[in-house]
Amino acid sequence: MISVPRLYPIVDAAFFSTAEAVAAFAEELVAGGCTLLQYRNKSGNARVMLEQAPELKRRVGGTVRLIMNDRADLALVAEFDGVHVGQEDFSPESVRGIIGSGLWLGVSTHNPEQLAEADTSSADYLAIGPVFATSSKDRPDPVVGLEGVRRARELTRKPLVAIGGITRANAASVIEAGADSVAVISDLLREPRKSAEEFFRVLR
Ligand code: TZP
Ligand code: MG
Repeated sequence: MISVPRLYPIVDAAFFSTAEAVAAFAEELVAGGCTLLQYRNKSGNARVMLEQAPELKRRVGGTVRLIMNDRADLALVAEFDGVHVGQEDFSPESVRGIIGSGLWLGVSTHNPEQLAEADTSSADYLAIGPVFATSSKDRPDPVVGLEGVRRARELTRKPLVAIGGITRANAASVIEAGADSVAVISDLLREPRKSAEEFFRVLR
């Protein structure tokens, strides 16, 4: 069983204009104590992804585990450490077939049925959300609330990552509800190093 750190930052390319800016942001997160990062780029532009992802690998790949959102192929090309897929991506078993047993595989779920199904897959960790309202995702699923996190905790023994609207102010309640880790986009953007340090302080 893998161990997922309390804070799981998502570096979302939508908020950065260059590979340099993406990597510099990731370096600040690492300085703040982060050891696991997801690279998320919903633009679908594989060329841009293949500029940004290798730059991340070069700059922080020695110290953090890098997870590619959606794309198993790009994870392999950029030599990332894992892949994270949702309900509309390749199935967990297809991705496992592509990446093999050595890389981490995460699966997003949005209700108890999806979570129970993903629990039977070879996913290394499961995500549940959105816990709270979020503006970082297009067409988000309905909010599951802390009750959704509690329910998810009852349904799996895999590491559970909560996502959606999680901030330094509400993160402790999410961990108390049973999550092992919180995945965050917005509340890290403004001051990544300081915010990460504060997350780790409240999540100890
Ligand atoms: N999946 C569910 S909510 C979400 C994703 C990718 C966005 C989380 O971003 P934020 O800004 O931390 O709410
Ligand atoms: Mg996806």
